[in-house]
Amino acid sequence: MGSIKIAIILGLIIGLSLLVAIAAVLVLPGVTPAPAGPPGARTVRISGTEFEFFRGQVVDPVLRLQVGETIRLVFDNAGISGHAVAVVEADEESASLTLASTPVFPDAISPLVEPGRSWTIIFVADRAGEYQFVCPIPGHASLGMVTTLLVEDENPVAGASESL
Ligand SMILES: [Cu+2]
Repeated sequence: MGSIKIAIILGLIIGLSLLVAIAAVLVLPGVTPAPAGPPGARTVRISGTEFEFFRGQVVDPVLRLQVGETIRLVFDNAGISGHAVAVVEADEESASLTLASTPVFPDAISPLVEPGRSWTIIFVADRAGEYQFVCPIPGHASLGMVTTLLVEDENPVAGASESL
């Protein structure tokens, strides 16, 4: 009988320890799995297929940012082949784009994202202007994976943010 009681007490202790550990993981800051980005970063979610970008149901949406804004752009590859995202100069030739292209803003380019996977790029839109938001994989922008990214230096008119 004594060993059964000990076994029950040990079982309860182990069970409670597990519950405490799980609660700690759920409650403690800094252990959430998704990269949250710096404070104040705005999250924008874009998906891509062969060969379009989508924001929700909007095809090739114009992305409107404010100068100085930190953007946490989550790219979901909803296609059947690898894709990527990058912000490049408006006059950059589609034919010259590669995964090694230089983005307009530091870190505004992703590596190859496999089908069904997501990748988050975080960058500061520190220069006003009109840029291209592209898939830099050779040929993909020419096939349609390109849209416009505007960085505006004043408050957008009411409703303009709907297009982001
Ligand atoms: Cu692509």
